[in-house]
Amino acid sequence: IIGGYEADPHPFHSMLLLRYGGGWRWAGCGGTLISNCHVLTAAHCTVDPSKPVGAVFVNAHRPYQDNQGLPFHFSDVQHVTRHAGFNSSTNQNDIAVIKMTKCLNVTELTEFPPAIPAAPTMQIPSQMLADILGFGKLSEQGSLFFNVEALQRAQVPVISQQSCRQYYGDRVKEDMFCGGFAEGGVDACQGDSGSSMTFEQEQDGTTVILGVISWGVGCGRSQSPGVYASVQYHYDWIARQVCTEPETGN
Ligand code: 4AZ
Repeated sequence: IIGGYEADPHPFHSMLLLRYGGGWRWAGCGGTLISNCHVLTAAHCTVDPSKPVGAVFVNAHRPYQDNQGLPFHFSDVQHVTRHAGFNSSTNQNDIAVIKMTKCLNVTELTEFPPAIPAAPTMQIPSQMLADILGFGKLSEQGSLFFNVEALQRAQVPVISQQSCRQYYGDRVKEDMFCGGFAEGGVDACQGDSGSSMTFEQEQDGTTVILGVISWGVGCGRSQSPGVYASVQYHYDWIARQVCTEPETGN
């Protein structure tokens, strides 16, 4: 995350996805808890056969420092369902759902409440400020290794798909939208992919997921906002992944 700050210890449903062989110092991608058994991430986080998604760390905050004493949930990966329409050259359908081997129990669910995918009917005011979270690079030139000790958080305005085409033309497909300031400065970056853009609902404090961090040109550059896979667009697909499997728990 560029232009952010250390997230305050609070269950932001963020996590590291461990990649086998890389160890914990390799913050490969993020993800978001969407049920007691499922994590939403980016499809492009799941395609490299040399870096299979190995494990999930729920409520990661400072994962390399005993998570600062904060509670967490750790699980191996039972199954990864990548969107069949994922296109690695256009980044279309850049979403995937991970089924955890060890699901959260009822107590853990109250500790780490899953985030709620934004329904297609939800009206998102243009320019609404939303949260982005992640363990990725702190600057475009920065290193992915060893540098990001703590979960970072930042706020960016939502940019509609239509108005984002002023920056990227038809590279912004129908399942994408953007986030950022025209002048840049606040953005997601490499290593943040798979983590989400969310906002907190005033009525009940629940966290709604709007987008999955997907791509962009550089990080934090002017006229180059971050691009997100739209959770509203993919709502039915996501719901199907969560519902089609029996949730057997632990
Ligand atoms: C990446 O490489 C990436 N500035 C993710 C987000 C952005 C750029 C790159 C957005 O995964």
